[in-house]
Amino acid sequence: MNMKLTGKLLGAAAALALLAGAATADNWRAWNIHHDGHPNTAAMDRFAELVDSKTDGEITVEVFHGGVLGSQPDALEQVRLGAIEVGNFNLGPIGPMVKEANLVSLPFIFKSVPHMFRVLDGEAGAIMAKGMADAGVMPLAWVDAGARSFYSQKPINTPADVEGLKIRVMNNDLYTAMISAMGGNPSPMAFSEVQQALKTGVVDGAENNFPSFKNVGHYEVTTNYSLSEHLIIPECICVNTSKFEALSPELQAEVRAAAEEAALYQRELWAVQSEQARKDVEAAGVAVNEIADKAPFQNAMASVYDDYLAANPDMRALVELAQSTE
Ligand code: GTR
Repeated sequence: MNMKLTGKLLGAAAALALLAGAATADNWRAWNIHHDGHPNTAAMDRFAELVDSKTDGEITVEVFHGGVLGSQPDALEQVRLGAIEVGNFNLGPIGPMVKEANLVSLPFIFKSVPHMFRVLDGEAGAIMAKGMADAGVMPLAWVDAGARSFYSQKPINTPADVEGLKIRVMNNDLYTAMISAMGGNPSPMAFSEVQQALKTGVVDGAENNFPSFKNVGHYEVTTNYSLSEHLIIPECICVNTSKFEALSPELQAEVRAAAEEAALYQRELWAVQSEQARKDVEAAGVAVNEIADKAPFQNAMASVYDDYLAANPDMRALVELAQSTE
């Protein structure tokens, strides 16, 4: 066989091998609610790149940004069913489907973001992760979502300032209870509808962290952001459990490592960009109000805890585990 023919045959064999590889590649879709300019968008893109490189293209991830694959509760359902493989989810909307995940939706349960991560990295986090995986949404890594505070056309310095206000919340009974406990009117609504609702006065206010407040333009239609920091809710890079468990141990380790690296990257971006988002909204004219004493807000949540624990006595141990974590 002459050299030319050998070369051709080898080339054909290589092309066939490539084709075979491509045919068996697992192509995943990932849901992300955020747009360009948000740390999680960059982190999810990084996750896709890392999965591709670590698995040598055996798994590819296409990330759909801006919530185009559906609202968060819908996307969660789709990941549970395996119609979408991956998502960057906030644990708030996971609470109604996974009891253990609701721990993080109790207002003021964490002392700070580092405290929240210590709880997640300990036994409580393992219990939550198991509950989520059993429900079909397995967390591969936790990401930072800072603290959520209230915003509206007037400053909110005390719980009494919430009285009579219609406040948008995410889908979770704990948040409606939280607003009701302060005498406000809770309005659960999809994230994509909030800007318009604020603009037209359908709601008087909402609550979120600085990057989300900025990224989807809520700051353009709001004058006051008041640092209540009433909720510190983590987020996950989550995968459909069966899909993940069907992978070889090697691929599982590679995908998990990709999520962990992407999450570390997200936390670095978060630290810088949430500071920047605060500066940007202030520069755009939003007044950011410090709340010197948060105790009245915390005290107003007593009935939320009492009612929740009366209805969910099996959550008491997990709540105490989080509260006793240093
Ligand atoms: C954001 C969070 C989103 C979504 C949104 C909301 O901070 O990253 O996943 O939960 O808040 O308020 O709906």
